Order: sequence, then structure tokens, then C-alpha cells
Amino acid sequence: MAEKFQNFINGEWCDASNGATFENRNPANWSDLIGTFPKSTVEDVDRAITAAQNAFNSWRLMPAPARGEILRRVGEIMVQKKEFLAREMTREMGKVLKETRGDVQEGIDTAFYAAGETRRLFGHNTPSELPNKYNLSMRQPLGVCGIITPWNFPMAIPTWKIFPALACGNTVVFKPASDTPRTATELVKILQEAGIPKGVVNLVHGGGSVVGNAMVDDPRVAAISFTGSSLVGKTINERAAKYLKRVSLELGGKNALIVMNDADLDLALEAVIWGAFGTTGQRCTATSRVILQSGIHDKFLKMLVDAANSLKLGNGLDESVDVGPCVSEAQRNSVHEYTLIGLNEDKAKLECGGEPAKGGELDLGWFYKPTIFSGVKPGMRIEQEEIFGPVLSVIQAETLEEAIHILNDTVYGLSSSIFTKDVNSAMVAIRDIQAGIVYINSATIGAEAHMPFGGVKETGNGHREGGWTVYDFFSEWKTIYIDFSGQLQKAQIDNY
Ligand code: UN1
Repeated sequence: MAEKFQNFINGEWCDASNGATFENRNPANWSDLIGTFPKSTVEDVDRAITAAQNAFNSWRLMPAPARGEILRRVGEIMVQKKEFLAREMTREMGKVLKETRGDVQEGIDTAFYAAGETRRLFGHNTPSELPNKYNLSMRQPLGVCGIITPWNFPMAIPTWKIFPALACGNTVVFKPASDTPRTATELVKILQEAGIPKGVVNLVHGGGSVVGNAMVDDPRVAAISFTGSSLVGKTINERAAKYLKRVSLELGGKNALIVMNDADLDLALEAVIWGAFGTTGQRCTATSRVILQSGIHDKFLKMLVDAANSLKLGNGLDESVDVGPCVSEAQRNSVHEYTLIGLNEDKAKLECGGEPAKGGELDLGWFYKPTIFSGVKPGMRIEQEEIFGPVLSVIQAETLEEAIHILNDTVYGLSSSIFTKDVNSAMVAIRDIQAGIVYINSATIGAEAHMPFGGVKETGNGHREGGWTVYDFFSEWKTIYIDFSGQLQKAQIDNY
């Protein structure tokens, strides 16, 4: 019997208003039904927004450090449940245990950071231009925030958004990806256990076109924070523009890693394999292009193909497995479409993979072989479009300048990396790469919770998650002038 999961609205667990449900299955073993979840309606979203709106006033008036105390408890419960959460996450979306433990840890780090930040929601004070007058500024919460999250980091990304939103005094309506409703439910249960007041966090399961759109289209929702595809992000921004709604978008990437002739090749190899095939390539920070300087091209390509061929695929719950499945059949099909596109591109050569992985337990799920194309030229579709799967394009470049040009020449700009021992090359890369994140001698993945996370160009709309920067998104500045002169002092006039 599959477990039946529910929405969480106004402090109560409940079904969708029309009783409809959808299934959640294990991508490593599709016959493993994890549970059914409410396929929510516009009416459910409406109730959740009403609950969040009603809860807002007392939540915003609670001292911020008291809100932080709840977030600290959330972090502590997550520490206790880390292994359980990691296992449930692997079962739900497939990435290996090592990575799901990391995903939960990122949530824990974010909880403790947010708890501390509630004592540091600094404003600025500055002297007035007039005597006997104070100028202050302080952060104010926005109100109800709509949180729409993807399936590839089902714990970390919701926490990146929800915890700072709460720390700032906002209330939340949370719609997780329908591929990972289980992990989201566990997160909300933890918030409940930690004592979050009713209505402050509401969970509404279901599809983006109904639940997500209803959140974006409701004027009572002050802000939307979304991580997902650029296509959906643009639609959200257009719909939200009608209400001049604040929107934070973390979208696609086509991240490249440069390996220079002088690089430590063994280290670079480890980084490319981890960046390209970790999470089965399903990260917005995945290494989907590697740009090799000519002097090491042939040698490094061979190392890369050998390493990719030796990766062990399987159920991520098995600790000896390197790469889990794609999240769904549709995702695997879309990855394979890109292999077919690559095969049709002039001069691109399939070095390994290029097909679903079959045989034994691999037949039970949506596995795809780690795939490498060499001879890829700038401008090819497999070089430009986000694939979100285990497909790596290898491009050759003669100089650092050319490599950086190729790296920059996409519509995206999230993560990037360069391997070199030459400090001058590293400095030029730091200066000239157009991306939100630059790694020197490290993989394109591995963001830390207390640093800004986000990208330039079509990767986003200028906001950053993580660190101190996300607190700017979830708060509004209020400017206060206090005049104790006993006169009506006119700025710009009386003093000049
Ligand atoms: C993502 O790639 O979708 O940088 C988010 C990382 C993670 C977050 C990535 N901590 O690897």
C-alpha cells in the first residue's frame, strides 16, 4: 500500500480540495511507488495564500531572534534526521547517497546561518544633513512569498529560499517540484516539529501550470522565488510583471571548465568527472563543456573517456555506485534527444555512452550512460543548450583568450572553472569570465551556503541566493527620518 501524503495549509495536513492525487516513484526502480500526493487546485492555493496572509502580522511582529530560534531548532532536527532524509531523497530522485547527504547538509548549514542572521538584520544609520535629526533605515518583510523549487536539490534549494524568507519575517506558500514532493513534505514536517506557528509555512503539492501559476497570478503574493528552467522562469517573470511583483529567478546554465596546458591533469580529471556526471549531470551548475588547451587535448580526452567508462551506474542507495538514474523517463528521453542532435552535428564525435544503460537492475530505472562528445565546435547545439543530463562536450582551444571567449559565448552565465598553475592565467580568468561563480582549480559545483549563488545573463534576473545577499531579496528597505529640532526643517533648502 502506497503511503498517502498531504498538503499543509494553515497548520493542518489536508488533501486536495477535489481529492485528486499524483504518484511519486523511484527513478532507480520505477515499480517502487513511494506514495501519492495531492494534485492541488487553484482553490487549495487560494486557501494557502489566505492562511499565509492571516499569519503574517503576528509573525512579522515576533522578534527576529525568536524566529531565529525556531530556525535553529529546524537545523538541529535536520542534523538528527540527516541519514533518513538522505535515504528518502535518493529513493525519490536518484542521486547517490554521498550527494543526498551533502544536499541535507546544505539545508542544515542554511538553517544555522539563517538563525544567526536574525540577530544581524542590519540597517544603516547615517548622519542627517540637518541638525537635531537622525536618519535610519531598516529592513521590513515583504508579506507572503511564493516558493517554487526544482527536483535536483530537493532539500537544499527550498531551504535557501524558505529559511531567509522566514528569518526576514515573511510567510510562505511552498510548491515543490512534483518529482520530489516527499523530501519537501519532510522539510515541512520538521518546520512543524520545530514550532513554526500555523499559517506561516504552507505546502501545496501539484503541477506548475495550476499551483505555480495560481501563486504567480495572485496579487496577495508579494514575491516569487523560483529555481528551474529559463523557459519557465521567463513565463513567471512576464506573468508577475502585471503586478510589479518581485521575482528571483535561478535558471539554466551551460557551464564550462577550462583545462590549461600547465594544469594538474589528475586533479582536473576528478573535477570534470564529478562536475559532469555527479547528480547524473542534472545540476544547473553541472560541467557540460570542457575546454582543453591543445597541448593536453588528446591526452586529457583519453583520460576522460577511460574515467567515464569506469563509472559504476546503479541505485544510489548502494554506496559503491557513482552515478544514479535520470529523474524520470521524460528526462532520459530528453537527454537522448541531445545525443541524437550531437550525432548529427558536423564533426562532433561520440566518444562514449550515447544510450540508455541497460542490463540487470539498470532495466528497472531511467539510467543513461555517461556520454562524451569530442570535436565539439562553438555554436553547436550541444555546446549551447542546457541538456541537464550526463552529456559532456569537449572543445579545443589554443589560447587562454580563446578558451575564455568560448566559455563566455552562451546565453547563460552561472558557474565556471579553470585549472591552471599559472597565477596570471587564473587572475585573467577571474576578471574576464562572465559568470556568477568562478572556481580556480575546482569543479563547477560545490557552492557553499554562506556565499552568494546565482548567475548573469539568462541564468537569472540579477538576484542572488545564499549568504547575506538573499536577505536583500526577502526584505524591503524602510527609511526613517527623526527630527527633534522642534522646527520644520526643509532638506536641501534650509541648509543651503
Ligand atoms: C544546482 O546546481 O542546481 O553548487 C544547485 C552546488 C550546489 C548547488 C547547486 N551546492 O553544487
